[in-house]
Order: sequence, then structure tokens, then C-alpha cells
Amino acid sequence: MNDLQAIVENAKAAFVQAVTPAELENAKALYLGKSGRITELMKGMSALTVEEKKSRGAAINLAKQAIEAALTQRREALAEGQLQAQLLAEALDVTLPGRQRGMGGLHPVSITLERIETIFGSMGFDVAQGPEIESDWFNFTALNTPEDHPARSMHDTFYVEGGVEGVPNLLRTHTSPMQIRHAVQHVKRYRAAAGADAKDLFSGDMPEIRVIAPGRTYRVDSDATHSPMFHQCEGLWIGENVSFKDLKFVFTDFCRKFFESDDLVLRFRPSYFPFTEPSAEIDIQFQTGPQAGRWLEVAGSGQVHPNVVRNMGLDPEKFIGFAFGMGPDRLTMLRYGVNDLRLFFDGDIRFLAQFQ
Ligand code: 2NM
Repeated sequence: MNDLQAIVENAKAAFVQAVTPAELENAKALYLGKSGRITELMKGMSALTVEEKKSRGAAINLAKQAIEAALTQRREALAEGQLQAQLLAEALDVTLPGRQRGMGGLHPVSITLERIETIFGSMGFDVAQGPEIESDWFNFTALNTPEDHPARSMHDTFYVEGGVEGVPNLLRTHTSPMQIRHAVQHVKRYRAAAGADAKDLFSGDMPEIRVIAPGRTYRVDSDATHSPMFHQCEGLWIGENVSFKDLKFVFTDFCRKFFESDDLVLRFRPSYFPFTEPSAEIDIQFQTGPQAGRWLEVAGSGQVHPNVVRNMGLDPEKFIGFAFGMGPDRLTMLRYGVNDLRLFFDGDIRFLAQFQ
């Protein structure tokens, strides 16, 4: 074996001994690098004649090509080995049984809404549900809200595309529009049954309207206690002889059932709403427990305004009643002692699972 063959054999052996790409590159430097064996041989040709240079140069070049081929081969082998090792390490056993699927459950606000529906259901209230995109008429005008009322401003109300004659539709800011829709349907049915004229306000016989309207509502508002989407549940009781006394009884009974305590007191504090007259905020006070002694606002209420009774198609000289509106999100926070409303709508399963 001549010197060139020996160098090639040594290089091949060194490459095979390298087991990582870094070791391989170090081995390469010993043969093909700036002061590697091949480079040194090239430099050593300066003393040769032109003829000798030709044949020696060609021989060195062949040796160099053989070393480069061996290097490429080893590089590919190492890369392939690395890929196989990675595939092995990350292998999935597709024959393993699947992980258990979580049971799922109701959102805490849904639990509250179901409780509200059950309690009012036991007092003879229907549940009405309807559109979240509303017209200006049902959300504001029918509810006796004046044209220039601040609630109508862009700051408070999300307006959306659609609507008639330039009056835009909106995301309902409360669920009262559903009360109007429900009352109008109710009146229509009994007016037809009585053969009364559709143009007149109805003053005939009809069963009382007793309904709650739970659901999503929207306002331009966002902080720890306000979410742009929030829930409301409004209630309506209209008949021939329904009074504030009935409102006090119904709402007191509701609070005692909802908070599972007879140890709470209600306070009706004079207030103002366009759709009721007189109006009152309803505060509750627990007599025992961590909140004892504090007055907590839980609802707004009042006797339905005669203009609103008229917009239901009813004669306000014959029909009278009350309405109230409450926030199921806030009721849920009170019942469970949660202090940030946003937790309910972030969708973090670790928070939500605690209510199951
Ligand atoms: C409230 C407060 C007071 C209310 C009024 C009506 C309707 F449809 F009869 F006009 N529904 N809900 C009402 C009354 C809502 O929320 C704070």
C-alpha cells in the first residue's frame, strides 16, 4: 500500500469511529482541513518537476475524492441514525386505550338560570326566550324610553347592520324586549278568541301574563364587574288586580328560595326607570353568614308604565302589573363568593370545574 492509499484507509477508519456529527467534522479537518494531510501533500509538491507534479497531483486528487466520498457517506449514515433514534424516542403506541373523556357540566351561570326558572316556574311563570339582535322599537321605544335617552347612545349600545328606514338594529341591552314580544303574542291570542278588534287596546277577559325572560344581553362596558356580554332575567306579571304587594311577596319568596335562607330581609328603595312608575331598586340583607348586615342590590323593579301596557296592546285602565330585572351573573357571584365577573367568561376549565 502506498502513502496515499494509507491516508485514505486511515481517513475512512477515522470517519467510521466518529459517532456524532461534531466528531465527524473534527476528523474531516485532520484530512481535508487547512493543515490536514491532503493539504500538506499538495504543499509538498513545490519541489517536483512539471511532469512529476502532473502525475502526483492527479493521484492526490483521487485520494481526496475518495476521502470526500467516505465523508459524505458517513454524514448520511449519522443523519439517518439520528432520525431513527428520534423516531424511536417519540414513538406513539397507537394500540394504547384512549384517555378518559371528561364528564363536562353546566356553567355556573347556567346553574343559576336553571334555579331561577325552577323557582319562578313553581309560582306559575312561563319562560320566554327570543332574539338577541333587536329592533329599536322593542328594545327602547315600546319600553317608553325617550328618543334622547343616554342608554341609546353609541357609548352604551352595540348597533349592528340591518334595520328598517335608517333605524339600525342593535344587540339587546336588556331582556325586556322579550317581555313585550311575549305580552303582544299573549294579547293577540285572547283578543282573537274574544272576537275583539285588532286596532283597539284589549280590555276583555284573558288569563294573567306571568313570564320571565332570561338570556344574554349586551352593553359597551368592560371591567372587573362589567362584561360586554352579560345575563339578565326579567319578570313580568300583568293582570286586573296585580299590585306592589304581589311584587314584594313574589320577590321575597324568590330570594329566600334562591339563597336557601329565610334569614334575609328585603328593602325597596325608590328609583327611576323609563318603563316603570313608580320604580324601586331591590336590596337584600343577610342576617347571618359572611355577608351579614350589608345591603346588596339584586334587582330593579316597578309598576309597569301605562305607555308600556298600551304597547302590549292592553288597556291600562283595565290591566296593571309589575316588572323586575336582575343580573344572574351577579347573583352567581354572590351565591358562590366570586369577586371577578370575568372569570365566568374566560373559559378556564380549572375555574369552571369547581362548580360541578
Ligand atoms: C328592570 C327594572 C324595572 C322591566 C320592565 C319590563 C316591561 F317589559 F314590562 F316593561 N320588563 N322588565 C323592568 C322594570 C326591568 O330591570 C332593572
